[in-house]
Amino acid sequence: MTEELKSLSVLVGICPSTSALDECERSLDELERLLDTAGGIALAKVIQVKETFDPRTCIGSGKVEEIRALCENEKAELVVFDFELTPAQIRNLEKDLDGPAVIDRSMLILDIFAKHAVSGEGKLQVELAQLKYSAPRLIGKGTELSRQGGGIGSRGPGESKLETDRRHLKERVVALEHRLAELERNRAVMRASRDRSGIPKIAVVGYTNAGKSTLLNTLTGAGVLSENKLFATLDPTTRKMELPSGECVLITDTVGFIRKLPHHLVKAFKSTLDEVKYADILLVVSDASDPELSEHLQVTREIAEQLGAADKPVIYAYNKCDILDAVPTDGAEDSVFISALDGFGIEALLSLIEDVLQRTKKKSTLLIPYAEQSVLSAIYNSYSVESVDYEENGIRAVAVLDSKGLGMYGKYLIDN
Ligand SMILES: Nc1nc2c(ncn2[C@@H]2O[C@H](COP(=O)(O)OP(=O)(O)OP(=O)(O)O)[C@@H](O)[C@H]2O)c(=O)[nH]1
Ligand SMILES: [Mg+2]
Repeated sequence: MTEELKSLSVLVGICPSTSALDECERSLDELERLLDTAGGIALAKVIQVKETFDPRTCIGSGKVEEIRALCENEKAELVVFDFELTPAQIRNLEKDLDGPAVIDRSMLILDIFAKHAVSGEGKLQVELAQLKYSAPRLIGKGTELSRQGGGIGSRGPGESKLETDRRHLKERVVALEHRLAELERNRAVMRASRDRSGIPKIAVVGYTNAGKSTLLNTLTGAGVLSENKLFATLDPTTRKMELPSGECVLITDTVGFIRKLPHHLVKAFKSTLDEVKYADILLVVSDASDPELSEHLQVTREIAEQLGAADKPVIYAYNKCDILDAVPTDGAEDSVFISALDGFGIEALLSLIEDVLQRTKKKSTLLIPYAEQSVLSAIYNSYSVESVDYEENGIRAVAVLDSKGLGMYGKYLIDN
């Protein structure tokens, strides 16, 4: 595909009070990076400080007129709003702005997802999310209009254009949901077989561009694409890794998180993000050189919570220490300072993973009925068994179980 001409764009943010101005500006800077990744250029950023919300256009009519004039002067083709717009608000804004296409932050993110999806499942998930979110916002624009703004916001996964024909929409949504449910079942079967192997699972999570894929490559030589772009990774990659102790773990790289990621978008990527939900340990990677580090960690915590992974043991890896002026010498508990790029701190990270894994294990006594001897061999396969006694009412076994084993064999536990 030949490189498209960069779409000239205006970015618009809204903030409730002057005290929130800083946060709003940083969010707009991030929107500019998203736009750059999608193939656009920000000509100007406009912020409206406003306590009240105009339901018709969100921003006030004076601001709309200001943006219209700006677009006319600068020949902007696209206006990107840094907050969620309803289909009606998009229509009203396009009418008032009289020329440029209007999209919101989520449509822009979905556009990037569409460009970066590689696997079949990833593409289906993006298409479904677009049909549910972007399509209703694009309906009625016609094919001519979808070329407006360089097509940003209306690109489908791969090379195809997002279908916005109302008649076909419903059928396609049903077909996609059906196909994705099938793939999710396959994934569950695969996960169950991995679980039987008893190998602990680590999910690498964190803000987009933190260095998750680079870390996976450093740890396992996985050859995952890492790029100085937002949302370079969309599909999860799992690799087996041997710890210095000889124990093996499965480590999965996942899609990055970002602020203002609507709940329904998180849900759209449920099947791939389930890797996070079913992990034994979360490895939170963050860019320690980013001035917004704490905000990024907060967003990561919130999304992990949404994914049902709030109560998992967490390891914090503060990355990109090679570009810090000074590397802090003492961090919080279960945290480590690393550079995924030059390998600094990787040994410390591996031994921390071993420590945390060790902590999830517990010496447990089980009483297994003779009729269920296969349970004992399953435990033998995955865990270290310290003793076995054949008693009158069953087999008494002492084994070191992790949290998963405790869940699986909980009903055989006897307290002592
Ligand atoms: N200086 C420095 N740069 C790094 C380090 N780790 C990663 N990077 C750079 O940061 C950028 C993003 O790295 P990725 O590994 O793609 O980040 P990611 O977290 O996988 O990002 P997404 O998949 O987009 O969510 C790339 O340009 C990397 O080269 C590091 O330790 N030091
Ligand atoms: Mg990545």
